[in-house]
Amino acid sequence: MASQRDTSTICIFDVDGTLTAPRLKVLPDMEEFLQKLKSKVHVALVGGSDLVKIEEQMDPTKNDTVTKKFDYVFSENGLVAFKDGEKVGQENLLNYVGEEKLQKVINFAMKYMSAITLPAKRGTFFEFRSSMINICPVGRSCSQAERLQFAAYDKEHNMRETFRAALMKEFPDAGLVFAIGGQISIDVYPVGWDKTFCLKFIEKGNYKTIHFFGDKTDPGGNDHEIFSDPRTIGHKVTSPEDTMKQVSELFFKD
Ligand code: M1P
Repeated sequence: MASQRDTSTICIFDVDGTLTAPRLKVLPDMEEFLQKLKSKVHVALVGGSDLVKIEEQMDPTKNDTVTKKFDYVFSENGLVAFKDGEKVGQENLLNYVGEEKLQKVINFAMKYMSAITLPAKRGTFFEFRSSMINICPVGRSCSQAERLQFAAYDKEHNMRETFRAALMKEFPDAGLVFAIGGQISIDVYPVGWDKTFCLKFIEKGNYKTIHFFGDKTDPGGNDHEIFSDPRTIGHKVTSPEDTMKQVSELFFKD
């Protein structure tokens, strides 16, 4: 007889660097693994990216919508939220913060980025999403090779950390967070609109145990707040392979 799902436990997974390589598609063994886990406990995704990117990465065969494949899917840190395929929440950055303040940040970032030379600069330096602005010094339209080139440059020169520090210094009281989420960009959103935002939907499920798995768990990374939140048991992972290993130790040990 098939064992019943433990509905008092939920595993929440970051996407980039945790379930997939940054901005790349999920591999078939991970897809299978997550569905196997879903037969044991509830499973949720929380990404900093918008839904279009999470769809591209987590439903590469486009057989189903990603929001139906998991119990919850939270894009933009949970500011756009789905439960069992239905949208249950959406916030609006522009209404919340206002044009004036956002323009000041955009203008400062444009000026800062215009003064630096990088290995490559392409297009789409700002992506204005429902609940955050993504600032990308190399430009989001870069190729995969240019993405990796920027990531290596950033590792060596700490470009994004320095940029982030300059943003924090310029806007200390703006009520905004400047977070390093992925490989090539910085996310800007209001204080409290980090990944802990998704927990307000999870709490309605009355779970006894909430596991969170993410790779950017250090201070300044976009998994830090939810990883260290007292409501979750945080697990730091180093790659999708490490995620499978750590989850297997917890749920598939016998
Ligand atoms: O999911 C993590 C991040 O993924 C992308 O980051 P990057 O393009 O820098 O690798 C972005 O969508 C970013 O907003 C998001 O936090």
